[in-house]
Amino acid sequence: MIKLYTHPMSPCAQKVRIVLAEKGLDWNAVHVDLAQKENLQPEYLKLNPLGVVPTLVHDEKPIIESSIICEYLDDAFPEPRLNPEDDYQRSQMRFWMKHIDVKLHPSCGALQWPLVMRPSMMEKSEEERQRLLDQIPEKPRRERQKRLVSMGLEAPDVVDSVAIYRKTILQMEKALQQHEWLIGDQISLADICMAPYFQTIYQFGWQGMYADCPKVAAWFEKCSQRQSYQEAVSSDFSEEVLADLRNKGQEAWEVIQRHLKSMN
Ligand SMILES: N[C@@H](CCC(=O)N[C@@H](CS)C(=O)NCC(=O)O)C(=O)O
Repeated sequence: MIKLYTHPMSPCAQKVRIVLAEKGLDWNAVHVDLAQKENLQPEYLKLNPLGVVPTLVHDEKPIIESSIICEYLDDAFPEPRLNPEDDYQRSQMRFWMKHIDVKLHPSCGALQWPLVMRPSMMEKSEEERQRLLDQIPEKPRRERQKRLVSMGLEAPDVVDSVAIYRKTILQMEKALQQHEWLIGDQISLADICMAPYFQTIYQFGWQGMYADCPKVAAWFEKCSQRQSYQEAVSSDFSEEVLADLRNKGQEAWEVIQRHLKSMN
């Protein structure tokens, strides 16, 4: 009944998987190999014209855009409820979700792509690489991926992305000084949609990004200890995968730190 086109390291697919786990739903995974650009195959583009994961198919109807999928699941399967009853708090939940979609998500991509996707793209011939990248449907995304593939962490997108991460962390620290979760004392989609972006920090060992933000550190600890997170996210990161990501992250930390310092 529920099928999810997904990739283990995609934060926007991770948030949907956490919602599915919170609600105890049965679902089938279809793995989309992003490094090989399976997301741009004509069959997949029929489901998701933007050529990205995740795509949820429920009762044979496709739903795209991770935040919309999360809200859809919360409406279609209301228990346990993951949005607050209070209208103002619900508006704040959507504010965080929008911030994540518009700002944090592209920033996460700019930090992940050079380390995770670029190596397999660089193994291809120049011609094949350009052919694949030219198929990306939206121009800004296409141009950005080309920069990230050709320049890696030296791409100009990276410095802005580190700044967006850092500003988000400071905003979160303030919010978490007021309440236990991002918008109140109950977990909501705001937390669930945010947590995977901290998996990226964790997997690369970049917790130094929030070394001065104890509330953020405690919040991520709490998110990642939930059974839903363990099932939906942590279980995809074997010791071997984590060790490889930590190595990549360690090599890149100097650049990240340089960008963090340039903000002060
Ligand atoms: N706004 C979309 C973003 C989806 C997105 O960017 N997905 C990434 C993985 S996290 C992807 O499929 N990238 C493949 C590509 O750009 O080639 C959503 O929230 O669903």
